[in-house]
Amino acid sequence: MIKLWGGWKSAAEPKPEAAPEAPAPAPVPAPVPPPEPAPVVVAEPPPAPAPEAPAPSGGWLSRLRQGLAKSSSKLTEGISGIFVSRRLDDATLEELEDLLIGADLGPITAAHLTQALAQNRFGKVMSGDEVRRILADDIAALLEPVAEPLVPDPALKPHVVLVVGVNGTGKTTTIGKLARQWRDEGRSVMLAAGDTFRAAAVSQLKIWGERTGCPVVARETGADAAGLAFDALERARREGTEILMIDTAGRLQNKTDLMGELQKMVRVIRKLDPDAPHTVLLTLDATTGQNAHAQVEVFQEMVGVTGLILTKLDGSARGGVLVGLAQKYGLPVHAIGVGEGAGDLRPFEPTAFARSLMGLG
Ligand SMILES: Nc1nc2c(ncn2[C@@H]2O[C@H](COP(=O)(O)OP(=O)(O)OP(=O)(O)O)[C@@H](O)[C@H]2O)c(=O)[nH]1
Ligand SMILES: [Mg+2]
Repeated sequence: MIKLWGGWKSAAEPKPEAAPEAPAPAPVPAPVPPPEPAPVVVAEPPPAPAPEAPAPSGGWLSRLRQGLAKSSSKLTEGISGIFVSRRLDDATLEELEDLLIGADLGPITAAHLTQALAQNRFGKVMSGDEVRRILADDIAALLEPVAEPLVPDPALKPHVVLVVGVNGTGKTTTIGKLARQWRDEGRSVMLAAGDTFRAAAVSQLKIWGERTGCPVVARETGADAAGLAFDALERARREGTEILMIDTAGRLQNKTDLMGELQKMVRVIRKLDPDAPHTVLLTLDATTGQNAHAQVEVFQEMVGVTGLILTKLDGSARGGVLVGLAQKYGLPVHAIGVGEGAGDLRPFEPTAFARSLMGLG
């Protein structure tokens, strides 16, 4: 069985989301106590203020480069080590192939790239820089066909986007970022808090809703997620909303439960729109490396995936996996996440990505 979560039951609770905003100031105590003891009221906490997280320093490209620094410096040093006054022969090609596999590109892609490099160059002396430039070009060419922005279809009201992925991969944050992007483009967006499994998940989405000016359809913790998705779609239709994004749980008691829930959500919303969801977006955490393959396969089987967003490429990313994913599945890569803020979703640019991976400026 493919392990995605390190075991369902034993898996630790997902780490709490880093609060994307400053903690709310402590309430100022009333200076004079009320004359009568006030009745005990369990009040809803006031809605969390939603100021923007301060933009991390550096542009997105420098954050991408930093995120990929671990992979790129390994590759740069490794390639320079292999190609010090050595010819491109079977031994150097084998070493290079191993290095690429070690950088998460996967055996098929590593073999493809080394074979392409060897063509017309076998037996020649090559410098490390030259090899990196050629590999960056070849990687960019592999990635080019999958780079495809997610453009909502204006003919659909709403375009339904179901966001799925393992817990902690960035589903909710990515929804917030996409909401910001589409709101900035003047589109109307509604969010549905389909992760009814955890109370914190609902409040996290509500904060993103406030921050981006999008209504959020939510129910109490433990409510039926499919029913909520149905309600949200009905409301979005009624209000003529252009895009409905549905958040989902990343983990339930076990994989069968999650599959059952996701499939039920799809079944139920199809009662209203047989073509929905129009987009099934899978978020993948770039720091997890090869496990991303298993995640793609499992979510494909569960619910069908139409596109990917790779998150946390600003972190200690193992971005090489994206190259292998592109070659193996050919799924569109819609965007990349390079930070926790609303503006930290970037179009996926194959050349910038490939050059960053190869440590080229
Ligand atoms: N550095 C960085 N952090 C990110 C990025 N995307 C998400 N995160 C952080 O990763 C953590 C998990 O993100 P969530 O959006 O809560 O992930 P999720 O998939 O909704 O998780 P569950 O609801 O538990 O299934 C949060 O602390 C986010 O701020 C990114 O592109 N870069
Ligand atoms: Mg979430």
